[in-house]
Amino acid sequence: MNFSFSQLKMFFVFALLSIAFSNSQTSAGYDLWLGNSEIREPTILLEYQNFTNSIFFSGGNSILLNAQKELVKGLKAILGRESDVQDFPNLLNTMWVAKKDGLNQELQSALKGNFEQIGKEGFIIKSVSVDGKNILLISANEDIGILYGVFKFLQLMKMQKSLDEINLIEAPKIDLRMLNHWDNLDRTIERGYAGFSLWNWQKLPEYKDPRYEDYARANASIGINATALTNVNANALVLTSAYLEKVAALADVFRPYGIKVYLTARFSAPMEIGGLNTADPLDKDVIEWWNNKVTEVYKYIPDFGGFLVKANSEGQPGPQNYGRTHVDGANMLATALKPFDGLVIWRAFVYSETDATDRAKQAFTEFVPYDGNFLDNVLVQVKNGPIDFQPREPFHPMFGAMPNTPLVMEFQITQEYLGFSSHLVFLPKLYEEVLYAETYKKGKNATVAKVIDGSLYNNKISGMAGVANIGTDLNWTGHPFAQANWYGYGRLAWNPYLSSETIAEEWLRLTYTNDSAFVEPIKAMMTVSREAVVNYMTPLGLHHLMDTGHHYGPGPWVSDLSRPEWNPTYYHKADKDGIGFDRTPSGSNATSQYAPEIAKIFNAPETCPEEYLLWFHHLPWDYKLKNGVILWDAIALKYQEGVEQVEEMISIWDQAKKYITYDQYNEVRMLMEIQLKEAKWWRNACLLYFQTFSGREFPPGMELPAENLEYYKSLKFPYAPGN
Ligand code: BDP
Repeated sequence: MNFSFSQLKMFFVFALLSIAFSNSQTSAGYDLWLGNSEIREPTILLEYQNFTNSIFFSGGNSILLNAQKELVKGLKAILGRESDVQDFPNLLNTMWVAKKDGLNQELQSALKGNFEQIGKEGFIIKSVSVDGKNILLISANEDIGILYGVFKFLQLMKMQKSLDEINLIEAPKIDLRMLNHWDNLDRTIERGYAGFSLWNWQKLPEYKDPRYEDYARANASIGINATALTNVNANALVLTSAYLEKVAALADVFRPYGIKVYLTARFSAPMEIGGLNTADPLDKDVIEWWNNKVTEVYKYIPDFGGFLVKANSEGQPGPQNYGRTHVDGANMLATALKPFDGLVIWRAFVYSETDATDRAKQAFTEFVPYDGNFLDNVLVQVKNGPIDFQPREPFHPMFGAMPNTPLVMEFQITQEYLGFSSHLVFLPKLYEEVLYAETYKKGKNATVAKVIDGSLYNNKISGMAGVANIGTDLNWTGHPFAQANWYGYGRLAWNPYLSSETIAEEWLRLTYTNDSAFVEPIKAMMTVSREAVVNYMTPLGLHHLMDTGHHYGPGPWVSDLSRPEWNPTYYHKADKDGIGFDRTPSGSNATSQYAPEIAKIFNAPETCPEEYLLWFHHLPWDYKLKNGVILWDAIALKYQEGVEQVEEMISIWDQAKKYITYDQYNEVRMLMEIQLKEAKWWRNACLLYFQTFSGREFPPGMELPAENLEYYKSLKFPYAPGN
C-alpha cells in the first residue's frame, strides 16, 4: 500500500496527538496527592539538597524495600537528581533511615524516650546534631513506621516545609484505619460512582493489575491499614476456595504496604456454600463449618484481618432468623477467628420492618443493652448518624453509650446522598463536625473522637471505616475533588483531631500547587462546599428527601414504598400545619438516647441548633427563627443560599484557572455546571412540593422555579449509577 505525503503527515500528526492525549490522560489525576512535586522556593530546595546528599537506609523486608523505593523515587521527583542511598552507614551520611535497632548508640540516645511514644506504626522525623553535623533521621520501632515516616517526609518536602529543626513524633490515634469497598463480584459497586470495581476477579490470581499496587501505595501514604474488599450486602461465594485464592493474591500485593485484607461474611454462607440446612449460630455443625472455613481462609491469607458483617439489616440474613441475637452471631464468628487474631466487625446499621418506632432510635435500642457482652475481638461499627449518611445528621447516640464495646466510626466517602461524583463536596468538613461533637458521657470534653480513638473508655482496640469512593475511573474517584475525601478520610482515621482546613490545605498543596494565591481561595471554596450541599438538598435538619432506590435527585413526594421508613414523607412529615420530625418527648423521644445535657438542648426549638431544627421538631410554617424570619421563608432562602454558594464556588474556581493546567481547570468546571444545574433542581422541586402544604408565596430573594411540580415529579432515572 502506498501513502501520499499528506497522508503520512496526517498519520504523524495523529500519532503525536494520541501520545499527547495518552500522556495527559495518565496525568489526569491518576497520581492523586502523590503527584505534585514542584518546589519553587530556592532556599528550601537547597536545604533539602543538603539533607539528602548521602542517605543511609537500613534495609530489610518488602515493606522496607517499598519505603526505600518511595524515598528514591520521591526525592528524584522533588530534587531532579538521584540521591546517593547506601545500605551501610558512613561519616558522609546526611540522613539516616533506620529502625531503632539499626541506629548507632549516639543516634539512639538522641531519640531517647521517643520510641515509647510511637507504638508499632508511628515514626520519628528529627534533625539532630552529632559532632557538629546536622543529620536528618527517620526512625521507627517497626518496618511500617519507616514506610509511613518516608511518606510523611516526602509530603513535608512537597509542601515546602523546613526540615532544619524538625522534630516530629507521630503515631496513629486509631488502630484500625479501614476502607470498606461495597464491591460486588461482578465488579459493579453498590453506591459506586467512579466506574467499576478495581478487583478483577476473573483474571486473578494470576494477573495482578499494576493498579492494585498503586492503590496500596496511595492508602499507605495516608496510613490506611485495612481494606474490606467486598460489599456488606455480601455474596457467600467470596468464601469459596476459588475466590480465596484470588483474595490471597490481592493480600500479597497489599501486605508490603502494611494493609490487611478483610472480607464481608454472609451469615447464611454455611447453607449457601456449605450445604447445611441452617445457619443458626448455636448449631454445632454451623459452628464447625465456620471454624473450618476460618482455618481455610488463614491457609490462604496468614494475616487475614477478619470479617465485616451486615446481619439482620435490610433483608440480609443474620442470627435473628434463628431466634438468636447479634451477640450470639458475632461471638460465634469471633470464637472461630480468635486463634488467628482475627476480628469481627459487626455493623449496627439495623432497622426493622416490624418495628414501628422511629428508625433513628432502633440501632441504639437494639445494641446498647448488649454492651459488655461481645467477645474482645468484636468491634461494633456504627454509622456517623442515626439514619443513613445524610448531608447532615446529628451524631449517632450510640457513640458514648457503650463504654465496654469498641465502636468503629463508619463514614461514607462515596457520595450516595451528596450528589454522586458530580458534586464537589469536601467531606472532611462533615466528618470533623461529627468527631468534634460533645457526647457529655463522662462530663464535658467527651467528644465522639474520644469515643472512637478509645481514649474515653480505655478500649483495647479502636477503628474507623470509610465506605470507599474508588473505582476504575482514570482519576480513581470520578470527581477530582472526591480524591480529597479519600485523602481526608485517611488523615482523620490517623488523627481524628485534625481540622478539615488543615486537611484541605495539605491536599491542595500535594495535588496541585503550593502557590497560596491558589491554595487559599480554593481551600475556602472546599470549606463552604459541604454547607452548600446541605442548603440546596436538605436545609435546617431536613433529611432523606432523595428520590428512592438510586437516591439521585429530589423525591420528597415519594410515599408509596412498602416500608414506611423508605419514603421521604416519613422523614419530613410536611402537612398544612408545618414540617419536621418531632423527636422530642412529645414525639418519638429519640432525644432521650442522648446525654441529658444534649437532650435538653435538642428538646426545645429555641435552643436546638438551627441546623438540626427539623430533625428534632415539627414546627408551623410561620414559626419564627432566631433572626425573625418565618420557617417557610427560611427554608426557601436556605435552598436559594445553597444555589448561590455553588455559583460562588464556580466564580472562585474560574479565578484560579491561571494556576493550574487547562485540563485540570476544565474538568472541574464542567462538573460544577452539573452541580449548579442539580442544585437548582433540588431547590425548585423541594420548594414547589413543600409549597403545596405551606400555601405561601416564595419570599423575595428567591429565584423562581423554571418548571412546575409535575415536571419535577415526572423525571425518572432508570439507569442512575450505583443502584
Ligand atoms: C444504605 C445504602 C445501601 C447499603 C446500606 C448499608 O443505600 O446500599 O447497603 O446503606 O449501609 O445507605 O448497609
